[in-house]
Amino acid sequence: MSRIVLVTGATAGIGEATAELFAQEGWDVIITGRRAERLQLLQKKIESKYGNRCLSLCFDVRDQAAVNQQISTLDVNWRDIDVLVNNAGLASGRAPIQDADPNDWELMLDTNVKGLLYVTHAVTPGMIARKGGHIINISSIAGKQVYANGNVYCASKHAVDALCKGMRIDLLPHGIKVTSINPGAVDTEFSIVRFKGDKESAANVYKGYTPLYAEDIADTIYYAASRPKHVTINELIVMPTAQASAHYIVKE
Ligand code: NDP
Ligand code: 8X3
Repeated sequence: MSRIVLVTGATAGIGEATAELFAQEGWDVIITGRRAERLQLLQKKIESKYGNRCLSLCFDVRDQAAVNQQISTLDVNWRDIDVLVNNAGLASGRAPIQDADPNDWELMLDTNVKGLLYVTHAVTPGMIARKGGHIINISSIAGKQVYANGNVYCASKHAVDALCKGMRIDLLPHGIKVTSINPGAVDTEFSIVRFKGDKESAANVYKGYTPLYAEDIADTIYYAASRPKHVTINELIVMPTAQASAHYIVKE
């Protein structure tokens, strides 16, 4: 029987590439996000291109009732989730703390921290009952270092980093692996979202060097998920070769 992966935030970027890679490798895939049309397109693509089962669930990770409802009502063919990829997340704005919009803080903390917790809380009881599973959290270099004007986004990813460590301890007796993946700059829709649709500012983030692509992180996630049962990748920091840290990127 195929293994089942649930990927949050599969309508774009890293999540979409991850869903496709797992499907290509023969997994059954549950894809989630808020944009129903994109979910349907990806579901059709996975089913026709790879011949795998794919289930799309449209919900906002910030809505705990919706998260619980969608995950607790999964039917017997889908409820045995082997791997959860907590990928849904975003940055909103890039401003000094004194100038930032508190609505952006709410959005980032509610999505990146509380959303990740809600999905984890809904999925782990099944893993515990089956005495195994794997949670892969997409954190960031921003969860390891803080950069100018990154304040609350960095704080949200530092929280994810701490949660990975906490989950790893709490879920240890249940045989559940916990991995954190910490990418540097990945050219996705991330910066378009961060700069609220300003495509020029977003494009500048990736100009003058070769950034990572969504497929590079999908590949890393799949590597972590495909280790033998007795091997856990606790965490990985994955950077573009042109980037040494959150602060240093060599641009042409
Ligand atoms: P994208 O903007 O391309 O994709 C983000 C995904 O998250 C989308 O599928 C979006 O789906 C989903 N999402 C956002 N908010 C919600 C929500 N409230 N409920 C459900 N889904 C949501 O960005 P990336 O692929 O780059 O980002 C994926 C993860 O990687 C994020 O956690 C990000 O912080 C992290 N990351 C990104 C890096 C980068 O440089 N790009 C580097 C390091 C980490 P929808 O809008 O349909 O809901
Ligand atoms: C996204 C990468 O460096 O813009 O998490 O924070 S960075």
